[in-house]
Amino acid sequence: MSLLLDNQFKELPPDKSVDTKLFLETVSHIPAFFDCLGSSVFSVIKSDINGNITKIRGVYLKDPAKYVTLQDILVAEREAHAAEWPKVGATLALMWLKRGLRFIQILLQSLADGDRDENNPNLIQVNVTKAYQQALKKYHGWFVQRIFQVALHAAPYRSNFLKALSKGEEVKEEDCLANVRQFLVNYTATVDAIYEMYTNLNAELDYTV
Ligand code: 0SG
Repeated sequence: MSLLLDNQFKELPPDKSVDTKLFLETVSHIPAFFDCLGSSVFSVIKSDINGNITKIRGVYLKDPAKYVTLQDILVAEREAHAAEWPKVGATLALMWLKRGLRFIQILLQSLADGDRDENNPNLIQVNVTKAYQQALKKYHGWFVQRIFQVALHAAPYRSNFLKALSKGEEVKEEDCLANVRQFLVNYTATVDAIYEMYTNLNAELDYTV
């Protein structure tokens, strides 16, 4: 069975609200995946994403009935921390987490679309760079861009990456990519909905780290 399909995102309701509990349950499976990628450079990324999830979960668990949707959290924090918001609490953690999720979405979509370096068809640097340029680069100063370059060199071969997505099983590339496409349906809708929420609430910031 595919790692992705084991941990699929749920279909959104018509109002595109994202259920906090379901969201946290699903994204909590992502950090473990970094362990399959081999290089220790991925532990920096894993710990950043883990930190975001822990922070959002911490706020949610203070009052699950109040924070049913992710929007409930943003609206409550806007009222509670008017001066600092949106650079505060779970609003800040989700702002960064969604960028990592967008990175993963673009990377998987690029693999599913068959983007590849014809001279090095078993490398995924083309796909990783596309995802980085679209999702993260503009938020990174020179130092973090250097970390990205190190991570890029440590990126696994395409065949190993697809194998990791298939939980280490030998699965035909086309079958694995079919699973990726299926996973991306609800995943993309969820990431898009979170981005839309940040735009609608005027909660997006564009500073660099
Ligand atoms: C398969 C190959 C994959 C290659 C992957 C390359 C990915 C790019 C690597 C970039 C390196 C990122 C290293 C970490 C950078 C972090 O500094 C930034 C900013 O972090 C935020 O800073 C924190 O996340 C916030 O934490 S919070 O929860 O407490 O709110 C906060 O600390 C904030 C600063 O706060 S402020 O000072 O403004 O108050 N993080 C990122 O850029 C996100 C990186 C996500 C990468 C996702 C990669 C996924 C790869 C998947 C592979 C399948």
